[in-house]
Amino acid sequence: ESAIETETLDMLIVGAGFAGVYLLHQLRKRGFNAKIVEAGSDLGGIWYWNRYPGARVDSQYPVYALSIPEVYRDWTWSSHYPDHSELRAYFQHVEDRLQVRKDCVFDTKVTEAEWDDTACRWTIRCDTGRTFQTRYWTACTGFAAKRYFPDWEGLDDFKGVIHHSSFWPKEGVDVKGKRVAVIGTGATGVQITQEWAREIGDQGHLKMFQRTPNLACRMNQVLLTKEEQDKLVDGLAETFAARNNYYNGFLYQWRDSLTFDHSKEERERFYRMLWKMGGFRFLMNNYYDMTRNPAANREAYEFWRDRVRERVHDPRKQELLAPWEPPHLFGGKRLSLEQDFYDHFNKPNVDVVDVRNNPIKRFVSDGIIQEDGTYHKLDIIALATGFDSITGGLKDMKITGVDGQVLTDKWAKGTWTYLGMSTAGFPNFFFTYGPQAPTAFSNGPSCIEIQGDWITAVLVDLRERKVRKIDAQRGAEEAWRELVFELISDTPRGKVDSWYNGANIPGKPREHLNYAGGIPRYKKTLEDVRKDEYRGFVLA
Ligand code: NA7
Repeated sequence: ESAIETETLDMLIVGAGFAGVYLLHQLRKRGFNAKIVEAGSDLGGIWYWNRYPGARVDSQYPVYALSIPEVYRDWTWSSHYPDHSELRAYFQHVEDRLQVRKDCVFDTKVTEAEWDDTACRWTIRCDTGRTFQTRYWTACTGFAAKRYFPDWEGLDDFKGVIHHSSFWPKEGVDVKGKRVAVIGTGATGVQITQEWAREIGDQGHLKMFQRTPNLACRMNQVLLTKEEQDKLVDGLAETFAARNNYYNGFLYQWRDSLTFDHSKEERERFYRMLWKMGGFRFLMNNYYDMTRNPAANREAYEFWRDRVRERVHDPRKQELLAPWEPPHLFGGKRLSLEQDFYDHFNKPNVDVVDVRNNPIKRFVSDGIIQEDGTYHKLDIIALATGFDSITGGLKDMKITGVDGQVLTDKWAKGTWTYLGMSTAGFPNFFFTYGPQAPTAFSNGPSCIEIQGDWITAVLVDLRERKVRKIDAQRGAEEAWRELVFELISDTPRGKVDSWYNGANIPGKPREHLNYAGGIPRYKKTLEDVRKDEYRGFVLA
């Protein structure tokens, strides 16, 4: 080897977000020699990177947290939906309780991983030159590790301030009195717009460049006190366990009746109740046929549309933000939770620009020009254009498996995984919160804890049985891919173009990237596979 020392591990974990920290903790407790390699300078994963204005959790308290007692027993949240700075403080608390950092290598990106079939281990190389030998490795890189923005003409000519949401400067950006633009209306674009619309003050101007309206729902933010939470702390273990009984890993259940079984009045009352409670309830507590029956879906859309139209007064803005005809099936794309997002558009200096019918043509030194020549003078631009989601982070590494096969080649035309955590020909390699797992259809911590527990149990099993290699079978991953496609086929998320199916990235294979069977079924399947002598895997 080179002058740089090679370290030997049982497990190398890539990424120090929820998944990586949880897995490290579980493995250390069982005596494995594990380490995290992390590109950022601290713990937090996406919460380390996503410091853009208004970045906030959309999962309602208390489910968006680790179920580790040492962590939750003496931590208090400020509200139902905490913001990014609070999440970073949370990770500092995690550090105080679990001492994770001593097993992390920060400011280091894994660039290559290579399998040695004789030695049954991986060589992992980093951009700093550091190298590891490890029996197993897990990419806890999540779904949003690779940012995306279109390569618009003249992007480099823009002389103002421009940042992608996931790469926001730590010191922030002062927008008071400035001409600012937000490009993109996903969960991120909505949050930035809502925040900047306040921060620009009366003298500034904000333009939100919209291709597709976000069907954002009312957040209903609730502030919390320490006393309230102290009372609940003894029940938290049960609450965390209960996440596994719900489809999304939130504590929300579909209503057990059909939309049109109710009279118009009853339905209206029910919708209003969900709306008032806020959060994802209007999506996840709704009539269970809302996702399957187009007429039921339209009914929900119209209720949503009318609530937004009540708040936005200008007819042009109204039609752009909440079109009379639905832009797509309700719930087909990830919606955002908003507080006063829509109200800001009643200000004369906050506007929405339609880039669906009149796309961005080019950037110039002091602004943006649309297809029809309309010129927008700008000082500051936020790119809320999303990510090469779910597979992008994995494909960013050169991963070489059995017989020299490279993962990007294997997945060039589509993604094949078994259980959404492994892929044939790449033994002893796992990934969490990635393709063909509940990932984007679930509350993050719910999903990654199930996966982390499973990987930990597998390592313990294999250690006991003196197995050195575990690899998925081709047939098993073919069947898993088919199941993933089948489960989603009849739902809005299966029908609407979005980052859920690769449609947001030009040239990316169109395929269903999330497992829509729900958390309980996913968890049971993982357990069954272990009980059933590792059906679908080859052990050696
Ligand atoms: P998203 O949800 O992928 O949103 C990206 C947005 O950028 C979306 O509104 C896109 O419009 C827009 N976009 C992309 N390319 C263009 C071009 N060329 N012109 C105009 N607009 C464009 O990313 P987010 O960061 O908001 O959210 C990612 C997830 O992170 C989120 O769902 C949470 O789970 C956390 P489109 O809708 O495709 O028309």
